[in-house]
Amino acid sequence: MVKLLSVGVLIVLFSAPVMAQEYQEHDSMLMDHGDGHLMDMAGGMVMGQNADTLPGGCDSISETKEITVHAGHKYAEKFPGRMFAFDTQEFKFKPCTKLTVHFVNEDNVRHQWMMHGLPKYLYPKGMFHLEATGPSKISGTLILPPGDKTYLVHCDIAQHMEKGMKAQLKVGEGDGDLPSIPGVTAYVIADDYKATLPELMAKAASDIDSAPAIAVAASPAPKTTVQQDNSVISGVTVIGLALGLLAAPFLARKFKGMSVSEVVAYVFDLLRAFIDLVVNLSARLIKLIATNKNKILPGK
Ligand SMILES: [Cu+2]
Repeated sequence: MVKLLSVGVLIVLFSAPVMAQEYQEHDSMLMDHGDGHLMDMAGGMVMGQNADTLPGGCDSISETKEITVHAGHKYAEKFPGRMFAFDTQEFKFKPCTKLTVHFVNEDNVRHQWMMHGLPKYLYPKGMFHLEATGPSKISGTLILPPGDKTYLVHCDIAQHMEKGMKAQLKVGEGDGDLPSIPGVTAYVIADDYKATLPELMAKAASDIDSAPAIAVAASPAPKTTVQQDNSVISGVTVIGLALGLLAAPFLARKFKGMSVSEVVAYVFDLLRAFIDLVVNLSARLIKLIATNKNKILPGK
Protein backbone atom coordinates (compact mmCIF):
# COMPACT_ATOMS: atom_id res chain seq x y z
CA MET A 1 0.00 0.00 0.00
CA VAL A 2 2.80 2.39 0.93
CA LYS A 3 4.53 1.46 -2.30
CA LEU A 4 1.38 2.19 -4.31
CA LEU A 5 0.95 5.53 -2.57
CA SER A 6 4.52 6.61 -3.21
CA VAL A 7 4.23 5.62 -6.88
CA GLY A 8 1.07 7.73 -7.08
CA VAL A 9 2.80 10.70 -5.47
CA LEU A 10 5.73 10.35 -7.90
CA ILE A 11 3.39 10.24 -10.92
CA VAL A 12 1.59 13.38 -9.74
CA LEU A 13 4.91 15.14 -9.04
CA PHE A 14 6.30 14.35 -12.49
CA SER A 15 3.14 15.06 -14.45
CA ALA A 16 2.40 18.38 -12.73
CA PRO A 17 5.04 20.44 -14.60
CA VAL A 18 4.02 18.86 -17.92
CA MET A 19 0.39 19.76 -17.39
CA ALA A 20 1.23 23.21 -16.10
CA GLN A 21 2.85 24.40 -19.36
CA GLU A 22 2.70 23.20 -22.91
CA TYR A 23 6.20 24.36 -23.72
CA GLN A 24 9.00 23.37 -21.44
CA GLU A 25 11.65 25.96 -20.68
CA HIS A 26 15.01 24.23 -20.66
CA ASP A 27 17.12 27.26 -19.86
CA SER A 28 16.67 27.21 -16.08
CA MET A 29 17.30 23.46 -15.75
CA LEU A 30 20.50 23.16 -17.75
CA MET A 31 23.59 21.71 -16.11
CA ASP A 32 26.95 23.07 -17.25
CA HIS A 33 29.25 20.19 -18.25
CA GLY A 34 32.05 22.56 -19.22
CA ASP A 35 33.41 23.34 -22.67
CA GLY A 36 30.17 25.06 -23.62
CA HIS A 37 28.18 21.85 -23.21
CA LEU A 38 24.95 22.22 -21.26
CA MET A 39 22.34 19.53 -20.72
CA ASP A 40 19.26 18.72 -18.70
CA MET A 41 17.38 15.51 -17.99
CA ALA A 42 14.44 16.44 -20.23
CA GLY A 43 16.17 16.20 -23.60
CA GLY A 44 17.46 19.76 -23.79
CA MET A 45 21.05 20.37 -24.85
CA VAL A 46 23.37 23.19 -25.85
CA MET A 47 26.78 22.51 -27.38
CA GLY A 48 29.37 25.08 -28.35
CA GLN A 49 28.00 27.73 -26.00
CA ASN A 50 30.33 30.73 -26.13
CA ALA A 51 29.21 34.09 -24.77
CA ASP A 52 32.58 35.67 -24.03
CA THR A 53 35.55 34.35 -26.06
CA LEU A 54 36.22 36.37 -29.21
CA PRO A 55 37.09 34.31 -32.30
CA GLY A 56 40.50 35.07 -33.82
CA GLY A 57 40.29 38.10 -36.09
CA CYS A 58 37.53 39.79 -34.08
CA ASP A 59 38.73 42.87 -32.18
CA SER A 60 35.41 43.29 -30.47
CA ILE A 61 31.79 42.16 -30.61
CA SER A 62 30.28 44.04 -33.55
CA GLU A 63 26.64 43.58 -32.62
CA THR A 64 24.54 41.73 -30.10
CA LYS A 65 21.58 39.97 -31.70
CA GLU A 66 18.80 37.70 -30.48
CA ILE A 67 16.64 35.53 -32.70
CA THR A 68 13.84 33.08 -32.06
CA VAL A 69 13.67 30.11 -34.42
CA HIS A 70 10.64 27.85 -34.51
CA ALA A 71 10.92 24.28 -35.73
CA GLY A 72 8.10 21.98 -36.68
CA HIS A 73 6.08 20.04 -39.19
CA LYS A 74 3.66 22.92 -39.79
CA TYR A 75 6.43 25.15 -41.19
CA ALA A 76 7.04 22.57 -43.94
CA GLU A 77 3.48 22.66 -45.23
CA LYS A 78 4.28 25.41 -47.75
CA PHE A 79 7.15 23.37 -49.21
CA PRO A 80 5.73 20.48 -51.32
CA GLY A 81 7.27 17.13 -50.47
CA ARG A 82 8.95 18.39 -47.27
CA MET A 83 8.05 17.11 -43.82
CA PHE A 84 9.93 19.30 -41.32
CA ALA A 85 11.22 22.88 -41.47
CA PHE A 86 12.40 25.87 -39.50
CA ASP A 87 10.23 28.98 -39.75
CA THR A 88 13.23 30.83 -41.22
CA GLN A 89 15.48 29.40 -43.95
CA GLU A 90 18.07 32.14 -44.19
CA PHE A 91 19.89 34.18 -41.56
CA LYS A 92 22.35 37.03 -42.06
CA PHE A 93 24.64 38.66 -39.51
CA LYS A 94 27.66 40.93 -39.38
CA PRO A 95 31.00 39.24 -38.66
CA CYS A 96 31.81 39.02 -34.92
CA THR A 97 28.13 39.24 -33.90
CA LYS A 98 27.25 37.87 -30.48
CA LEU A 99 24.18 35.82 -31.35
CA THR A 100 21.67 34.34 -28.95
CA VAL A 101 19.32 31.78 -30.49
CA HIS A 102 16.04 30.87 -28.80
CA PHE A 103 15.03 27.58 -30.36
CA VAL A 104 11.39 26.54 -30.04
CA ASN A 105 10.51 22.99 -31.00
CA GLU A 106 6.79 22.66 -31.73
CA ASP A 107 6.71 18.96 -32.62
CA ASN A 108 6.42 15.89 -30.41
CA VAL A 109 9.79 14.66 -31.67
CA ARG A 110 13.37 15.81 -31.20
CA HIS A 111 14.70 18.68 -33.30
CA GLN A 112 18.01 20.47 -33.47
CA TRP A 113 19.39 23.78 -34.65
CA MET A 114 22.88 22.68 -35.55
CA MET A 115 25.38 25.01 -37.14
CA HIS A 116 28.52 23.62 -38.84
CA GLY A 117 31.88 24.95 -40.04
CA LEU A 118 32.77 27.15 -37.07
CA PRO A 119 36.43 27.43 -35.99
CA LYS A 120 37.32 24.22 -34.17
CA TYR A 121 39.70 25.85 -31.67
CA LEU A 122 36.68 27.61 -30.20
CA TYR A 123 33.73 25.33 -30.97
CA PRO A 124 34.05 21.56 -30.36
CA LYS A 125 33.85 19.79 -33.76
CA GLY A 126 33.20 23.20 -35.31
CA MET A 127 29.60 23.06 -34.11
CA PHE A 128 27.08 25.17 -32.28
CA HIS A 129 24.12 23.01 -31.44
CA LEU A 130 20.76 23.46 -29.74
CA GLU A 131 18.56 20.43 -29.17
CA ALA A 132 15.06 20.11 -27.78
CA THR A 133 12.98 16.97 -27.31
CA GLY A 134 9.26 17.46 -27.71
CA PRO A 135 7.53 20.83 -27.49
CA SER A 136 10.04 22.98 -25.66
CA LYS A 137 12.31 25.98 -25.85
CA ILE A 138 16.07 26.14 -25.42
CA SER A 139 18.52 29.03 -25.78
CA GLY A 140 22.21 29.32 -26.49
CA THR A 141 24.76 31.98 -27.36
CA LEU A 142 27.75 32.04 -29.67
CA ILE A 143 30.05 34.64 -31.19
CA LEU A 144 30.20 34.45 -34.98
CA PRO A 145 33.64 34.39 -36.63
CA PRO A 146 34.95 37.18 -38.90
CA GLY A 147 34.98 36.97 -42.70
CA ASP A 148 32.34 36.26 -45.34
CA LYS A 149 31.10 32.70 -45.04
CA THR A 150 27.86 30.73 -45.45
CA TYR A 151 27.20 28.24 -42.66
CA LEU A 152 24.92 25.23 -42.82
CA VAL A 153 22.21 25.08 -40.17
CA HIS A 154 20.20 21.89 -39.96
CA CYS A 155 18.53 19.26 -37.84
CA ASP A 156 20.78 16.21 -37.70
CA ILE A 157 18.10 13.73 -36.64
CA ALA A 158 18.00 11.05 -39.35
CA GLN A 159 16.21 12.32 -42.49
CA HIS A 160 15.02 15.60 -40.91
CA MET A 161 17.39 17.69 -43.05
CA GLU A 162 16.50 15.72 -46.19
CA LYS A 163 12.86 16.29 -45.33
CA GLY A 164 13.36 20.05 -45.19
CA MET A 165 14.83 21.12 -41.85
CA LYS A 166 17.73 23.00 -43.38
CA ALA A 167 18.78 26.64 -43.47
CA GLN A 168 21.81 28.78 -44.21
CA LEU A 169 23.41 31.44 -42.05
CA LYS A 170 25.47 34.05 -43.84
CA VAL A 171 28.14 35.91 -41.97
CA GLY A 172 29.04 39.13 -43.77
CA GLU A 173 28.23 38.60 -47.45
CA GLY A 174 28.49 34.82 -47.13
CA ASP A 175 30.38 32.74 -49.69
CA GLY A 176 27.57 31.44 -51.85
CA ASP A 177 24.33 29.54 -51.36
CA LEU A 178 23.84 25.99 -50.15
CA PRO A 179 21.67 23.60 -52.20
CA SER A 180 18.21 22.31 -51.22
CA ILE A 181 17.34 25.12 -48.80
CA PRO A 182 13.51 25.09 -48.92
CA GLY A 183 12.22 28.23 -50.60
CA VAL A 184 15.74 29.63 -51.08
CA THR A 185 17.73 27.38 -53.42
CA ALA A 186 16.88 24.57 -55.85
CA TYR A 187 16.60 21.01 -54.59
CA VAL A 188 19.39 18.66 -55.59
CA ILE A 189 16.81 15.91 -56.04
CA ALA A 190 13.60 17.54 -57.20
CA ASP A 191 10.30 15.76 -56.68
CA ASP A 192 8.14 15.51 -59.79
CA TYR A 193 4.44 16.09 -59.20
CA LYS A 194 3.50 16.60 -62.85
CA ALA A 195 2.77 12.97 -63.68
CA THR A 196 -0.41 11.41 -62.27
CA LEU A 197 -0.40 8.04 -60.51
CA PRO A 198 -2.05 6.09 -63.41
CA GLU A 199 0.58 7.54 -65.77
CA LEU A 200 3.40 6.51 -63.44
CA MET A 201 1.97 3.00 -63.08
CA ALA A 202 1.64 2.64 -66.87
CA LYS A 203 5.24 3.79 -67.26
CA ALA A 204 6.45 1.32 -64.61
CA ALA A 205 4.54 -1.50 -66.34
CA SER A 206 6.06 -0.71 -69.74
CA ASP A 207 9.52 -0.52 -68.13
CA ILE A 208 9.04 -4.04 -66.78
CA ASP A 209 7.86 -5.32 -70.20
CA SER A 210 10.86 -3.87 -72.01
CA ALA A 211 13.37 -5.29 -69.53
CA PRO A 212 12.32 -8.92 -68.81
CA ALA A 213 15.83 -10.08 -67.83
CA ILE A 214 16.17 -7.44 -65.13
CA ALA A 215 12.66 -8.13 -63.88
CA VAL A 216 13.44 -11.84 -63.52
CA ALA A 217 16.70 -11.11 -61.73
CA ALA A 218 14.95 -8.74 -59.33
CA SER A 219 12.03 -11.04 -58.50
CA PRO A 220 12.74 -12.87 -55.22
CA ALA A 221 11.71 -16.38 -56.35
CA PRO A 222 11.87 -17.27 -60.04
CA LYS A 223 9.11 -19.77 -60.83
CA THR A 224 11.10 -22.05 -63.12
CA THR A 225 14.75 -23.03 -63.24
CA VAL A 226 14.89 -22.04 -66.89
CA GLN A 227 14.13 -18.47 -65.94
CA GLN A 228 16.72 -18.60 -63.18
CA ASP A 229 19.36 -19.77 -65.65
CA ASN A 230 18.45 -16.96 -67.98
CA SER A 231 18.91 -14.43 -65.22
CA VAL A 232 22.32 -15.86 -64.26
CA ILE A 233 23.52 -15.80 -67.87
CA SER A 234 22.28 -12.27 -68.42
CA GLY A 235 23.92 -11.13 -65.17
CA VAL A 236 27.26 -12.66 -66.16
CA THR A 237 26.90 -11.29 -69.67
CA VAL A 238 26.28 -7.79 -68.33
CA ILE A 239 29.34 -7.99 -66.05
CA GLY A 240 31.46 -9.34 -68.91
CA LEU A 241 30.30 -6.59 -71.25
CA ALA A 242 31.04 -3.95 -68.62
CA LEU A 243 34.54 -5.34 -67.99
CA GLY A 244 35.16 -5.57 -71.73
CA LEU A 245 34.10 -1.96 -72.27
CA LEU A 246 36.32 -0.82 -69.40
CA ALA A 247 39.32 -2.81 -70.62
CA ALA A 248 38.88 -1.96 -74.32
CA PRO A 249 40.87 1.33 -74.36
CA PHE A 250 43.80 -0.25 -72.47
CA LEU A 251 43.86 -3.30 -74.70
CA ALA A 252 43.60 -1.16 -77.84
CA ARG A 253 46.72 0.72 -76.73
CA LYS A 254 48.48 -2.54 -75.83
CA PHE A 255 47.71 -4.23 -79.14
CA LYS A 256 48.61 -1.25 -81.30
CA GLY A 257 51.19 -2.35 -83.86
CA MET A 258 50.90 -6.08 -82.98
CA SER A 259 50.08 -8.73 -85.58
CA VAL A 260 47.06 -11.00 -85.09
CA SER A 261 49.21 -13.94 -84.01
CA GLU A 262 50.99 -11.74 -81.42
CA VAL A 263 47.65 -10.62 -80.02
CA VAL A 264 46.43 -14.22 -79.80
CA ALA A 265 49.67 -15.26 -78.08
CA TYR A 266 49.33 -12.38 -75.65
CA VAL A 267 45.73 -13.28 -74.80
CA PHE A 268 46.70 -16.91 -74.24
CA ASP A 269 49.54 -15.79 -71.98
CA LEU A 270 47.09 -13.74 -69.96
CA LEU A 271 44.69 -16.67 -69.73
CA ARG A 272 47.48 -18.98 -68.58
CA ALA A 273 48.56 -16.51 -65.90
CA PHE A 274 44.98 -16.23 -64.72
CA ILE A 275 44.48 -20.01 -64.57
CA ASP A 276 47.81 -20.38 -62.72
CA LEU A 277 46.61 -17.83 -60.19
CA VAL A 278 43.29 -19.62 -59.66
CA VAL A 279 45.02 -23.01 -59.30
CA ASN A 280 47.53 -21.56 -56.86
CA LEU A 281 44.86 -19.92 -54.74
CA SER A 282 42.68 -23.01 -54.56
CA ALA A 283 45.70 -25.14 -53.68
CA ARG A 284 46.46 -22.76 -50.81
CA LEU A 285 42.86 -22.81 -49.69
CA ILE A 286 42.76 -26.61 -49.65
CA LYS A 287 46.03 -26.67 -47.73
CA LEU A 288 44.67 -24.19 -45.20
CA ILE A 289 41.51 -26.23 -44.66
CA ALA A 290 43.55 -29.44 -44.37
CA THR A 291 45.93 -27.99 -41.79
CA ASN A 292 43.04 -26.57 -39.79
CA LYS A 293 41.45 -30.00 -39.70
CA ASN A 294 44.69 -31.51 -38.46
CA LYS A 295 44.85 -28.96 -35.70
CA ILE A 296 41.33 -29.69 -34.58
CA LEU A 297 41.41 -33.47 -34.79
CA PRO A 298 43.95 -34.25 -32.04
CA GLY A 299 42.00 -32.09 -29.59
CA LYS A 300 38.80 -34.10 -30.04
CU1 LIG B 1 14.50 17.41 -36.44
